[in-house]
Amino acid sequence: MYTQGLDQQGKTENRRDSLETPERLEAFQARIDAEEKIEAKDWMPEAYRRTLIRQISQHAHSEIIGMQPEGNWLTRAPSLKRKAILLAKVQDEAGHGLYLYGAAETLGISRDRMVADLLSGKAKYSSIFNYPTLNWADIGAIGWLVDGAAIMNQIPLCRCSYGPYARAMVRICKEESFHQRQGFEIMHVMANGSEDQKAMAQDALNRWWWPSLMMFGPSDKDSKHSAQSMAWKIKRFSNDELRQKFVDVTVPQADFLGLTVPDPDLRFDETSGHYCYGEIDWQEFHDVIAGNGPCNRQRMETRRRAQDDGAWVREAARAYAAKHAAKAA
Ligand code: BYC
Repeated sequence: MYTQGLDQQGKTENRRDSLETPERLEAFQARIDAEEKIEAKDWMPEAYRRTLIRQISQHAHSEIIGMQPEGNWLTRAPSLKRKAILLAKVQDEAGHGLYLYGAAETLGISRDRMVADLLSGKAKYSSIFNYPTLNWADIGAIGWLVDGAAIMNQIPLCRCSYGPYARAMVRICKEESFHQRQGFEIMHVMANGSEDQKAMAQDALNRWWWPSLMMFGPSDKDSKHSAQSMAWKIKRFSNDELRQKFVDVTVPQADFLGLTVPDPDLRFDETSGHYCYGEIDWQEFHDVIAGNGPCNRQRMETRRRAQDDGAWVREAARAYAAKHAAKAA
């Protein structure tokens, strides 16, 4: 039985039956190897629990912060239909954030703690949401490339060893597929529109291509968590494997759109059956995740303001719950 828990400061309360004996660790790994799902109340090593909290909470933060660049275009969508579709997509992202916070809470961390870690800068969110959305084609590029990259990364997470995360991912992936299709359709319309529209689509691809490749994380040789996360079947593929799959699927889509991927080194390698692509600017990636991307400050300020503005809602919900509890008593 899993009986470790976190208090509000995030400290672990160790109890006697949570000791990580070699027998327990071996039995745990055997369950993983046998493709059994680990559930919230099962015993698990502390490092497994912490890895999941880190990944799932950062994933949740990404969904919530990810609403900002697209939300920026809700009031300026080019038609009522486009506005309704974008509104639905942004609301889906909020839903994803909430399922994911819920999945992380099953590991014994409170939502308040996770949000506090985001606002203090301790917890990361995806680098991609620190880039600006300058014109309507960016909304197409986000759906096509960013949601496309997200699907590539997240489909394997439906088979993650931790049950609550895996189950949340099933629904999220269904919705992400719709998001990807709507983005591709925007790009298709623009790429087949006027010269100006096609130029906007190309400009959006130029700006979003490399940041989309960075979404998959550092190259395998620099990925500090991958080996352990793969042994625990939290991750099923390495960062570079997923990045390669994304490139292989997406380059033909760019060709179909009549757009050019902004990589002079891109070429199809007949022998391996894969596209070879140029060197990623890892300095840019590290700058962005260190808080120095084009929009990091703006994203955090907006998130902080939303948290402050929502304080009265949380207070009212607490008062309502207390009133009902008192009545029930
Ligand atoms: N951005 O050892 P590594 C969406 C960090 S939301 C920032 O490879 P790991 C959407 C990493 O956290 C999409 N940080 O780590 C929403 C670690 O730092 P810490 C979000 C990154 O965890 C709205 C360090 O670098 N998707 O789809 O094994 C609208 C070393 O990395 C990034 C997820 O969150 C990055 N790109 O692998 C539209 C998916 N990459 O934590 C769309 C779930 C790496 O030690 N997450 N870092 O301080 C994952 O699959 C994995 O966490 C990652 C990284 C592949 C991202």
